[in-house]
Amino acid sequence: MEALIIVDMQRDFMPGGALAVPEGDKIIPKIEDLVKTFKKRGSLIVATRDWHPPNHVSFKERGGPWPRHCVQNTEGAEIVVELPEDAIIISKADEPDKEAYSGFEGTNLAEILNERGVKKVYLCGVATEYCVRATALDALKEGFEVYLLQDAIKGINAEDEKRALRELRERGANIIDSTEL
Ligand code: VGL
Ligand code: ZN
Repeated sequence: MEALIIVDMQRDFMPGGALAVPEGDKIIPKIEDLVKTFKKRGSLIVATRDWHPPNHVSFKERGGPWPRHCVQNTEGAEIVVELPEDAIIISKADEPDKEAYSGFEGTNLAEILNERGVKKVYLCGVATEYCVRATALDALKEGFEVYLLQDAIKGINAEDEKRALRELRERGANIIDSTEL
């Protein structure tokens, strides 16, 4: 079994949002195509979302690095890609004092994937050097075969993104193009 994991495709990470990833919106059609492809293959579709309380520790007003973003139940936290009804939504970093970049951290994602017999995970979304990177590293640690869809991810900083991709390749992730599916 395989799963497509769509990382943090939320309004606040798109241009005009509170913590915009440059050209983050450019990968929306690509990800929606991937959803169709993976649905046809009978794969599991998972979407992670950053789901912060209003007083989250990562926010500048609490001494964190980020402007307030992806606050629970606000427009900024909405997922901007069309998802099938049976997609599994994983909310992360939803406690005031805990940061979590990885979709596996503080969630039941690993259990869900293992229960369904998932062996391979395909990752897309934002931001490459933060939440995509952390999710991919944890997926490797959890023993999944990891495929990063390089044309369906976006980073905040080009250099950091490059470094993250190099690191992920070294740790055993497969970096592929969605045309190779
Ligand atoms: C993210 C910064 C802060 C991400 C989340 O989804 O990559 N980045 N919170
Ligand atoms: Zn966040």
